[in-house]
Amino acid sequence: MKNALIIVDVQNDFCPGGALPVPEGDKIVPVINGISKKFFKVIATQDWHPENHISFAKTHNKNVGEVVEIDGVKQILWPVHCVEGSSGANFHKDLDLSNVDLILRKGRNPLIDSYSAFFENDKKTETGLHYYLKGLGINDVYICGLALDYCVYYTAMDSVKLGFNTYVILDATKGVDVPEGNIEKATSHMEKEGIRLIKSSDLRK
Ligand code: VGL
Ligand code: ZN
Repeated sequence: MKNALIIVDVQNDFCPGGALPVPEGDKIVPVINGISKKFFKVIATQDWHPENHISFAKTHNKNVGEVVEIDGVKQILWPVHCVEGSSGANFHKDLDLSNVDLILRKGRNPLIDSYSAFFENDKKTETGLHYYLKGLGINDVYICGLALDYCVYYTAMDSVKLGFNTYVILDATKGVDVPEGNIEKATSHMEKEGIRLIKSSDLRK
């Protein structure tokens, strides 16, 4: 069975000190570095937004955390983060990129957000990752990175829907828990959909 690791959004803005920090987001970096050699293909994603992105509270003159609805899609408003080419959008400096085969940027359309590495938030617009994995004959998809209850969650849900055996490596991900209880909700929903929640020590050497 061919496998792939998707490292989701391990970027400065999602780490402590960044614009949209995930508590202890940086703690997963050594865990990911320790496992990335074990996979047939490794994909690293970057949240990569234009300055006027629809997901930014500032774009709407609203407060962070407010929810707006755009074309029937609910959008939580975030602080300005991962602006294309900014230092906040860079990978965490200690993330080992030497085993990464493909870097995939998402969220580039100013008018739509993209939590999942497979589809934008309209659930229709493809990033192309499905075809990359399918074209390479990959069956097993392992997911880690930031944030557990957003981009990791949506990536895993699309992965299992697309028919991949899907695993989330719990000690290699951290969540924002916005709103409170969201991590618990995301993990129980993932389990219900058949996504396997594992530890990095469960992976074969
Ligand atoms: C993310 C919120 C906004 C994530 C990206 O990577 O989980 N969360 N943009
Ligand atoms: Zn974003």
